[in-house]
Amino acid sequence: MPQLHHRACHLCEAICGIVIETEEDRILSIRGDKEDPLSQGHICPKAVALQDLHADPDRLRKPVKRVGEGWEEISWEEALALTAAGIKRVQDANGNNAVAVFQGNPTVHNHGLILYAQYFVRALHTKMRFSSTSVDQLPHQLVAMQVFGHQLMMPVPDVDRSRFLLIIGGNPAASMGSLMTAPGIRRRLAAIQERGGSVIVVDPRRTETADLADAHLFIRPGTDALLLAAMVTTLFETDAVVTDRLSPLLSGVEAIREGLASFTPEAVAPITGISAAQIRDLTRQLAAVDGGSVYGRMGVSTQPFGGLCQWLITVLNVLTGNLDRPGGAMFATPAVDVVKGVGGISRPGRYGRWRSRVRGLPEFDGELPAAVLAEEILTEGEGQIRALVTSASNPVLSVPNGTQLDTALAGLDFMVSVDFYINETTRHAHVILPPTSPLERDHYDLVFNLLAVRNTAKYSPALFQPAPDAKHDWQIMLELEKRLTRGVKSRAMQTARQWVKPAGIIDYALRTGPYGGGIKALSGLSLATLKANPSGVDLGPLKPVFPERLFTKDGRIHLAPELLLADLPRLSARLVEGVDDGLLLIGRRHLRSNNSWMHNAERLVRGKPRCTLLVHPQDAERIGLVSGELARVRSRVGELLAPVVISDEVMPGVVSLPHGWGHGRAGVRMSVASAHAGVSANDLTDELRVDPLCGTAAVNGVPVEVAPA
Ligand SMILES: Nc1nc2c(c(=O)[nH]1)N[C@H]1C(S)=C(S)[C@@H](COP(=O)(O)OP(=O)(O)OC[C@H]3O[C@@H](n4cnc5c(=O)[nH]c(N)nc54)[C@H](O)[C@@H]3O)O[C@H]1N2
Ligand SMILES: Nc1nc2c(c(=O)[nH]1)N[C@H]1C(S)=C(S)[C@@H](COP(=O)(O)OP(=O)(O)OC[C@H]3O[C@@H](n4cnc5c(=O)[nH]c(N)nc54)[C@H](O)[C@@H]3O)O[C@H]1N2
Ligand code: SF4
Ligand SMILES: [Mo]
Repeated sequence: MPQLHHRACHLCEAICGIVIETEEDRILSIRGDKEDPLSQGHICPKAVALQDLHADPDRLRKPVKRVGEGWEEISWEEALALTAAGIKRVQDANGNNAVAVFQGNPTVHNHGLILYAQYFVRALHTKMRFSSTSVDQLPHQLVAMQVFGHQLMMPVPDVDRSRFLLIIGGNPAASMGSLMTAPGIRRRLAAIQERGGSVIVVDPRRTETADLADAHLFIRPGTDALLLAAMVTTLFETDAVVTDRLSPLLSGVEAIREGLASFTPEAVAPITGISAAQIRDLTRQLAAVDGGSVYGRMGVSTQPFGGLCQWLITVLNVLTGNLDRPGGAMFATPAVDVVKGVGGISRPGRYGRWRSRVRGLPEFDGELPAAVLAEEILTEGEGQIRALVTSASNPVLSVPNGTQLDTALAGLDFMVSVDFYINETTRHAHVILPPTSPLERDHYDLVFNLLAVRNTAKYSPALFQPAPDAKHDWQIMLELEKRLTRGVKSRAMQTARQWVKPAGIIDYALRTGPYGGGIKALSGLSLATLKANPSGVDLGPLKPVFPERLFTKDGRIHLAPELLLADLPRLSARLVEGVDDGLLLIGRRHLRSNNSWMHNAERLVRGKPRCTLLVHPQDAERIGLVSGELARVRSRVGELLAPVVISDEVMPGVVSLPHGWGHGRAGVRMSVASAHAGVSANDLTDELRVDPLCGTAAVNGVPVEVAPA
């Protein structure tokens, strides 16, 4: 008998509701769930590829250890013991900081892993912690911490009630939205237009989102902070600052006016490539609207002024009266309130308590920037990293100067990876610990309900029974933690966590959260309520949350933090620098590609190869490039060959190559068709290009030279 399972897709931030039809251990179909209150039936081709992931013969089902050039399957007992011994050996010989850990993106889509990995990481007692945060949303978190007192207080555009959306450096039509959980974003953007509003995109590429927008403006990569500063200046100049009900909560408005005064539209126009008249017009539209916002993502986060960009976006939303009001930039109130703290994962955030040994970049919330990982392994001396734990990550393809990291990993004394593939990174491990397949575990989205455009809650039970000797990520983390800790108190805590399981923590958090009725109550939200409503529970549109959810010590919005004001001279220096005529490399995401993996799912990647270099016709002609032929692309750190696609969808002076490809490295055990192997953009991105404020990798806007191959 076929069975229907309701689930939230965990492959991207949109958390779409899906219905999976199975018969015994086979998947018959995967469809969008029309009853899901958030996604209302939306689905994309990645969700359909979940079945390929589940059935994938490349996916490891048993732990393996490296033997010479090959791999040998071993028991969990042996694998866990080898791992603990490898870690302890390095700790004893070189100290705790010689063992580093790197946690990747799928962690945030896996509630068991988030909840349980933190204890394992703590048990390592290391300051050498890394994650994909610093090649992604770190500037958003830094600004949230500085302005609102908590790193997770990241506003999202209230798209469903908005009348104006300025999208800068994001391409939700392909990425399906990021730090804005809004499944079916195309429909939601169209609805803004239907209610008489407008969508404007600022991007060096005319993206899939730009094609849906009312207007698109090209901007020279890395100059957005100048544009945003000039927009703020224009608000003051035209007396358009409105702070409404937030006024009594605000501090720093005068400091902003003074600090930004020199960034006039006329001053920034020649550098950004957007005219002063266009800047004034854009500002006028934003100021005039009754409920709209500015939204910025990867393109304005992973660049040298990422911190300033995210700050100025928040400043614009506040000074136009659009923060924390319907239609503007709002905050979700999730059923599991990760901001208030769940199972210890929420900290307001700390910054700069220590710095990286080699380059002196600051920690954020206990983590160092991913851009320094390789040099911390390669540079000899006290504190050198000698062992690495990676989980749910593929940093060789995901962090800048992947070639350097590749070399560094090959020289480690010990490496273990928690992952189900032998990929570009894990091929260097001595032991690989593969977790269960996503469909063999339950799911509750801890992170993305916090960033959603509507409050909803949903619990997805596992579809398939795991094999008796399989382990979930959380169980692997718990087993490793046990082997690294001593003492009665830790033992008791570990036993408790083993017994309650992630679902038990979620149940407790639901009951004690904003919609719960208490620990023992029969009414209010609990795991039982969610199990009874498999498509999810609707908790209504976003609500204003200030002043209750302001976490600064004085309960105010710190609109002009010292740290960000102090970064403005660097932006002034950029004004003086002007522009040169070299080519700048930016990234690109495609609906049929998922970061650095799933490229072996033929159903997903089918079609023309997508790892291509986009070049503007003028540049192609000047350089002598021909569409379909290979170009040699060179940066300070490396070079590669990529097939050229000539297109005016990129602006002159800009070339675009997606990241996450480059599966041709020796020893990778994923059946990626050669047409889809591609090359790694991060063999060109430069680990020395960071936003010095927080160390976020500037993977966009990388200077490159391009020539016919
Ligand atoms: N040049 C450039 N570089 C970039 C970006 C860019 O735009 N341009 N984007 C950056 C961004 S935003 C991000 S988030 C990073 C992403 O980079 P990473 O953090 O490296 O994440 P993924 O590429 O998604 O890596 C996924 C790995 O996790 C494994 N995995 C998947 N699911 C699970 C699971 O449930 N458990 C475990 N244990 N493992 C799992 C997969 O097998 C794969 O090896 O890349 C960054 N790098
Ligand atoms: N299909 C698919 N979906 C995904 C992913 C995926 O790999 N595939 N990855 C997921 C992850 S981990 C993330 S973080 C999100 C990312 O979600 P998004 O940020 O929406 O995705 P990107 O495509 O990286 O969009 C970045 C945009 O910034 C532009 N850009 C580059 N440099 C600059 C600049 O200097 N200024 C401006 N204004 N724009 C610039 C690029 O042209 C691009 O259009 O997507 C998620 N969703
Ligand atoms: S948009 Fe994201 S969450 Fe929705 S089906 Fe596609 S991958 Fe899954
Ligand atoms: Mo990301």
